[in-house]
Amino acid sequence: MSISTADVIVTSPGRNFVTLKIVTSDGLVGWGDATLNGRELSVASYLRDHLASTLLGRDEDRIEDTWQYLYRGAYWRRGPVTMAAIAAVDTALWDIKAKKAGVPLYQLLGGASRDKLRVYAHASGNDYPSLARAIRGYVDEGYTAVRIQTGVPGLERVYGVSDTAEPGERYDYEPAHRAADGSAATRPEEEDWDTPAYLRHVPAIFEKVREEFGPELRLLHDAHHRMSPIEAARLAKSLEPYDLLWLEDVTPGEDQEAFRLVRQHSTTPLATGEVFNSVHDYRTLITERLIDYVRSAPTHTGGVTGMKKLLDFAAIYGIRSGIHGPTDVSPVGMAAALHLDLAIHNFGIQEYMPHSALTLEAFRTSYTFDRGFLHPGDTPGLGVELDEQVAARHPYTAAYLPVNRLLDGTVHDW
Ligand code: KDG
Ligand code: MG
Repeated sequence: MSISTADVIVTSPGRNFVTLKIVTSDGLVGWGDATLNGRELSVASYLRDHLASTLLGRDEDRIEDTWQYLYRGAYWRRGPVTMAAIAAVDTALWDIKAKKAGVPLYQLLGGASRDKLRVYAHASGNDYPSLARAIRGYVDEGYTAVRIQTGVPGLERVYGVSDTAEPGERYDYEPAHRAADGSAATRPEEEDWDTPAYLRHVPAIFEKVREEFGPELRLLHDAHHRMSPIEAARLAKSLEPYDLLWLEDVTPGEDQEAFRLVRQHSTTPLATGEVFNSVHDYRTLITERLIDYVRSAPTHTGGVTGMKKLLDFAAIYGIRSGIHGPTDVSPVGMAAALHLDLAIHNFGIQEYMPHSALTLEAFRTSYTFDRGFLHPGDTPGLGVELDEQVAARHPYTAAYLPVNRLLDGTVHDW
């Protein structure tokens, strides 16, 4: 048996997704997610124009061999476009293998190491009352872990903070923007940023949250790479009294040595890696135990195979998973994460931003949510299928992540 077709489906049921569909000679279908937020068409082209023809006729069971063939065969190593494309192929092949075996994917990864997966929700608000309302909503839904993002006085809009702050049937923050009328964007929106104001404001917000919600609720915060190393150290130190589960992306992760400075100053647990795409991006961070959680997702890190290599490497150093789960990872990518989460020993927590009703009309999922915990389900394979008729009704519409500028106009990290 072999791979007969490999088709790329770009669709926008609520937001843009790039999905790979592999069909074998005996009619089995496997799905893979290759969504790279704001750069979707580059991965679609990599898959269509460079990989698809090399897959035809290959033995679909040779997953590791295919992964190495695509990774080493490219000559150009790593990078978000290459690794998202490899991820889609790899995930689709795992989906097929598990369907062939008649088992949910986690059974092929060693079986379940736990019964359910703790997730964290996204609460945000421009001011404390709206943030507190959002947190209360999630606590009432049974969540035991909540990410806290706050507006900053003097800044009109802060990345990661919803304008409505009402937890609802869908996510309360969508990072990529289209034009105001929903048509294609032609350039990113620009947002302003003020580090001193942020550093003054955030600890005060956490103090109020602890006062109102008590010591048990697990709290997280995403700093979105916006601090210099010494500013990052100051933030981590000032948040220590509020006992965070993690402080994420406190400084840009490509400067791995910068985390030494943060570590020297604070015991606040650190998470990073959502923009990484390979285990090599983490070498110093992991071997020197400079972080506590790895944030990569199968979608951006070479699929189930690439992610398993990373998670096993992290496990040797006592570092846990905190797999990236924003709405720009499709339900196919989310399912891949959940099967890994259930199987590995070093699971930490899973990010969960529920997809919109429209997205879930296109992607039929069998993972389940119950009072703050997810389970991948027991459908053979990944347990997610794309309805191509629904997908066809929602064409790609360009959307961009915003650009951050300091108050003097300098382009800044985010
Ligand atoms: O595409 C960018 C988003 O996925 C990212 O901003 C979300 O930081 C994020 C998170 O932690 O989910
Ligand atoms: Mg993040």
